[in-house]
Amino acid sequence: MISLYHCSDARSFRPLWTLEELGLPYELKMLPFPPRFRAPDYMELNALGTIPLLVDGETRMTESAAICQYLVTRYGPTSLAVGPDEPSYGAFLNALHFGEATLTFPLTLVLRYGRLEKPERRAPQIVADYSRWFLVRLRAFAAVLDAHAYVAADRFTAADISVAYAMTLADRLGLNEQFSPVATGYLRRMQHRDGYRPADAAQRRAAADQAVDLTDFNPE
Ligand SMILES: N[C@@H](CCC(=O)N[C@@H](CS)C(=O)NCC(=O)O)C(=O)O
Repeated sequence: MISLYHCSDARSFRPLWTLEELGLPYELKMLPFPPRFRAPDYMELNALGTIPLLVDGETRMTESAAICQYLVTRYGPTSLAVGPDEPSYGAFLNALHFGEATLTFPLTLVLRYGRLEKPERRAPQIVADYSRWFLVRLRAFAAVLDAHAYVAADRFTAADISVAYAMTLADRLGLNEQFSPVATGYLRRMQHRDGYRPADAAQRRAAADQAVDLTDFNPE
């Protein structure tokens, strides 16, 4: 059985959403955020202390976009993967990794220096600079959405999960007011997907069952 170590609403939501879209059986192991401080035993499983951690037999993975790619290719065939023989293969991989490497990185600085740090360590300049960084890059990329319903291959794929997760985090950080109407419409459509809602329900259920606080990673 696949095990996914997860903190509510954190990047590990990408693999969780993918597992739900694929209808795969999995075990969800909830951790308080950040596990490095609040669940130190977890360091024995993942020396980085980060989530996600996916364990599938001998396979151990800690990168959310790579895990989505792994799941849709290892457990296919599925329309959530774009194969090397399809014209959109490059666009698919690019969007899948853009969602994490380019879009999520600046948001972690906004979250950390705007919400998670103690008031005396907060840094409004960093928050302003990296909010802008995110929005400029999203705007450039969202041009794809002016002409297409999905970020690659004209169908829902793992790349949408990667990008829509980053947009969901930005939404929670209050940056959604600066999204274009097309980007907002895209995000709401993704959040109404069959897999998104069960993934959200699964994390809430698992947090209650495992008595893990849900509020930590949420900025409010
Ligand atoms: N690039 C990695 C980043 C993983 C990561 O940094 N996860 C964050 C939560 S979203 C984390 O575990 N932070 C806690 C820490 O760094 O101690 C991915 O996409 O999975």
